[in-house]
Amino acid sequence: MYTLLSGLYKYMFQKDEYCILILGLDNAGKTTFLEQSKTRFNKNYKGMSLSKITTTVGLNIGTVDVGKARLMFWDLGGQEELQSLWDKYYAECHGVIYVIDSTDEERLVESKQAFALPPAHHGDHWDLPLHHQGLGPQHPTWEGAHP
Ligand SMILES: Nc1nc2c(ncn2[C@@H]2O[C@H](COP(=O)(O)OP(=O)(O)OP(=O)(O)O)[C@@H](O)[C@H]2O)c(=O)[nH]1
Ligand SMILES: [Mg+2]
Repeated sequence: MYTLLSGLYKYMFQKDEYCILILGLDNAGKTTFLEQSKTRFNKNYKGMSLSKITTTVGLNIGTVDVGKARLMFWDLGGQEELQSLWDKYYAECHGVIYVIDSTDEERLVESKQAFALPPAHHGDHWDLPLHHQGLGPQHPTWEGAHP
């Protein structure tokens, strides 16, 4: 009986958890995106003032519930010396959001090079779902950003 009830409880209330990495250059807007997502999807979350967000050294973790899924966002620091840590998290995650500041054209090439880091470390291609909005691998500006 306990097993039946516990199974029913889990079916009703337990959420499937997914880990999503948020990557991109420093100053691209990763932490701002995470804060905005938490404010938008978590009813009782009182978002921090966006002007108080400072550069990430290490990792911010944020959780967002969407329907029956619980998304654990890992927002990593984008500074050059921190980019070598990305692939450690890449192996553990289910998806990646790569954030690009499309107004910062001077750093597009740098962003494209950084985008190539994790597969280069793994000798592999990106094999995870990638979400890109606006500027992305299919966009002519990104295509033209030859390293
Ligand atoms: N105008 C504008 N400013 C933004 C937007 N997103 C982020 N910013 C600003 O860009 C700056 C950097 O944002 P962060 O969210 O800290 O960038 P980050 O990618 O987390 O940077 P690191 O933690 O250093 O890797 C902050 O001053 C933000 O207020 C946006 O969509 N529009
Ligand atoms: Mg940050």
